[in-house]
Amino acid sequence: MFDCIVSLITPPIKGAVALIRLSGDNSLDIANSIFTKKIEESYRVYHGYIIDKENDEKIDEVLLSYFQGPKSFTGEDVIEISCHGSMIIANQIIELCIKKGARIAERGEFSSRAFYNGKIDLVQAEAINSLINAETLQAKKLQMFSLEGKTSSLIYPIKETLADILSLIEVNIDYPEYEDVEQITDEKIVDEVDKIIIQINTLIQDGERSKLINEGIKVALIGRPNVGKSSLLNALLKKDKAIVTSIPGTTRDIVEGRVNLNGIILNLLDTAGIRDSYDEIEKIGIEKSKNLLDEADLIILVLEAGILLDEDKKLIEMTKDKKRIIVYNKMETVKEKDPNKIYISALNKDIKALEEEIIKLFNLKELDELTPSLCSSREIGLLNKVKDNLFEAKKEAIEGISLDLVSIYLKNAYDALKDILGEEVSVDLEKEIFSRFCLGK
Ligand SMILES: Nc1nc2c(ncn2[C@@H]2O[C@H](COP(=O)(O)OP(=O)(O)OP(=O)(O)O)[C@@H](O)[C@H]2O)c(=O)[nH]1
Ligand SMILES: [Mg+2]
Repeated sequence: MFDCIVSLITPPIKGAVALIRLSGDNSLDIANSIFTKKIEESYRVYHGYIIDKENDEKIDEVLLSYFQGPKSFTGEDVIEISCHGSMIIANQIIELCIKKGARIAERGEFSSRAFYNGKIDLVQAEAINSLINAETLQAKKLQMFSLEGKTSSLIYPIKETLADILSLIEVNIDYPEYEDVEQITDEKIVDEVDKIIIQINTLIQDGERSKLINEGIKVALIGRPNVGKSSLLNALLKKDKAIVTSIPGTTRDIVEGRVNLNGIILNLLDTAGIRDSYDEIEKIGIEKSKNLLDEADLIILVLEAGILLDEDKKLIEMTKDKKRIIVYNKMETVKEKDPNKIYISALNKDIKALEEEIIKLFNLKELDELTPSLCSSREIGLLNKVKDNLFEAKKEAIEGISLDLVSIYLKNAYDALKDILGEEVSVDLEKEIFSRFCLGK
């Protein structure tokens, strides 16, 4: 039994048309109590007026659609009202619905009902939100795969195989004396688990890449003062966003910019040049730059062509374990160039070599060959949990430990796969996921 929820599902701004959705058990009754015509037939669009019968007031001329559950987005009876796109009208209609017994929908509540009513799994539910927030065609394409159910389909066969192994172990433990039961050996378990690990590894690798497509790459421009970090930011953005001067220590706070490179969003962060400073403000900026070293997906370490100071050497050492590209700026100031190094001139906007290196490093050339993949942090985290438990199960099997223990790890892996799809998902997790949705979804 679901109460009736109502919300504006188009943006809360003036436009040609606004759309209001009602969903729940008595949405049809509520709609009938505020509409000039009798709504009976499902999957039909009605033309008429929303009226406040008590005050005998015509509120707006609208188109109203009725989707009878379970064949609706939420799986419940759904009414959608297209009214004129004035927020005064939309609010009047919503208030009228509330007066008749509906309540305002919470963030993501329509999608969460679709999930609870079995219309979509959790991968699909997350995809709805990511689809709306997609900023590139590639990100949008990935989410469409998930929305269609193609991404979830990658999980089902793996889950089935695990269920087969688990049930075979169970039978072997419970009925060891039965001759017609297939005998499971440690070798067979190791063999099967290895095959699944390969599949999970591929899913994780694809997922990491898709996550970048979805969320963009966080790129920190790091270097000592005056090497040209802010000039590089401006060149990458193709506009003068950050202040550039010949005075070392110009940039104090972090300056952000976004640019689309081959279909991936680079979230660029220009930082304060790192050096030993006694200036209070500069010191805070330098601290921020250092903190970014851990957070960034990529560090572009900017050096000056032909000059290598101790400060540069320290930064080369500090970033050596990170994903990084070292670029030599101010290339027009040197005659001889090392063919193994990447030279740019931020001043002359000649940064092609760097862009190509980023494309190479993240494999952005092959973005056209996108395939369905799990890509949220939640999903990738759970895939890693599956992998860890499979490795444990394999270890136990190799060591010939009892089947009971092996099956505990396999069961953990199986449960993590179920968590990805949201089968028997905990209420807290569900709340956390849907709270990220925009209102009306
Ligand atoms: N010749 C030459 N000068 C450059 C180049 N890129 C930047 N500069 C100059 O170097 C100076 C410093 O540039 P910025 O971009 O402010 O350097 P920064 O690394 O951001 O410096 P801080 O903010 O102080 O850390 C300016 O005078 C720029 O014009 C380049 O490719 N060639
Ligand atoms: Mg700067």
